[in-house]
Amino acid sequence: MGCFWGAESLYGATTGVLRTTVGYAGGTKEGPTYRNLGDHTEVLEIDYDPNVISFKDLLHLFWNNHEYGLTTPIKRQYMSLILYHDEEQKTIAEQSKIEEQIKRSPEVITTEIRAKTNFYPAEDYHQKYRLQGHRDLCDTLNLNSKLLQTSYVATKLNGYLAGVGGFEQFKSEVDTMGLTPTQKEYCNYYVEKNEGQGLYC
Ligand code: MHO
Repeated sequence: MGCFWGAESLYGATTGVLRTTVGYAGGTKEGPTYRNLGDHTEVLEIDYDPNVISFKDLLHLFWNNHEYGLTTPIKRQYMSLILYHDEEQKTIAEQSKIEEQIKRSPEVITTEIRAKTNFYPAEDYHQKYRLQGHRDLCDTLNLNSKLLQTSYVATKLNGYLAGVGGFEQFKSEVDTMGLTPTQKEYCNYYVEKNEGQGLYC
């Protein structure tokens, strides 16, 4: 979809998404890093509750939020890529691509759909990138390497603080996050201020 920072905020604030991890996948190079990606792509791994949001809804967000659009050829690092985890996802993804292609015709969608292989989590400083921009808040959240990849609260805040999801939705869920009054006040201020700002930087 482009740079994975944007994708992580987009999905993080989406109701039904439980946690996200940015990483590298889709290629063959062993142990890729940001500076040495090889043939991998920046991707987002998403854990979600299928009783709350469907794979199809996740795909709807995918098709409509590409940093460079769907039809511009772009280097492998930022290419449009869906990595499915099972046959059911494969069928749904392929069908949704056909529908999307009809809408965009005569332009041709560059998206590739392939089976998920190795996923390599990205370096800590790429995880929850927009949340980590709030240094003082992060210091109080005690996010270690593991939590940067797995924390529900970090996933949500990384989306809301980037302006995704909106202030109303945030207020309806903030009390489930276990924030201190100071953390909550801080987040209220920035979530309201940043609502609707662009995803990609
Ligand atoms: N626009 C960003 C992209 C970083 S990303 C994780 C930059 O140039 O630093 O690919």
